[in-house]
Amino acid sequence: MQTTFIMIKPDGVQRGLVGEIINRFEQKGLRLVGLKQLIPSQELAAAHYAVHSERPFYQGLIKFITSGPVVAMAWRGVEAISVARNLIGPTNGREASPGTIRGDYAMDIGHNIIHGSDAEETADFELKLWFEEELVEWERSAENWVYE
Ligand code: D4T
Repeated sequence: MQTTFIMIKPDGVQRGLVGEIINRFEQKGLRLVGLKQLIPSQELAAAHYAVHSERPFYQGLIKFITSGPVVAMAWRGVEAISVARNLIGPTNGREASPGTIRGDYAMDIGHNIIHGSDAEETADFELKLWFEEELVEWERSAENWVYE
């Protein structure tokens, strides 16, 4: 089992895609173990995107992520990190395949609706950063039908 950090970015919230996106993760068979809406502080956004701090798009990215509410989530399942990345699709919405979240809803690299952790180390770092110890431990009874 892995737990991955997923964030619906301000464009996804403003465009009314929160319910649709949660639906996709839920119906896939992943288990929701953390959920909150917040307007990220400069400090939180800078910590989350520290790896990109030298990139030319960094200032714009921080401005965008702090511009309004995001929905932060933690989803758990077998290989949840790659499963979520596949549901999300590649960074550039114009290149993402239909059927993926970005393929269906995004037309841009910057305004690309959603973030998902890309590896176990980043998932651990991001979950700690956004949720500290707030995750909810529970068993999803449907999992007996999701997994053999
Ligand atoms: P995130 O991290 O948001 O899930 O996106 P990706 O994993 O798909 O993409 P990334 O880390 O390469 O980029 C992080 C974040 O920066 C924005 N971005 C990226 C941008 O505004 N301009 C760019 O040229 C790139 C490469 C989009 C996602």
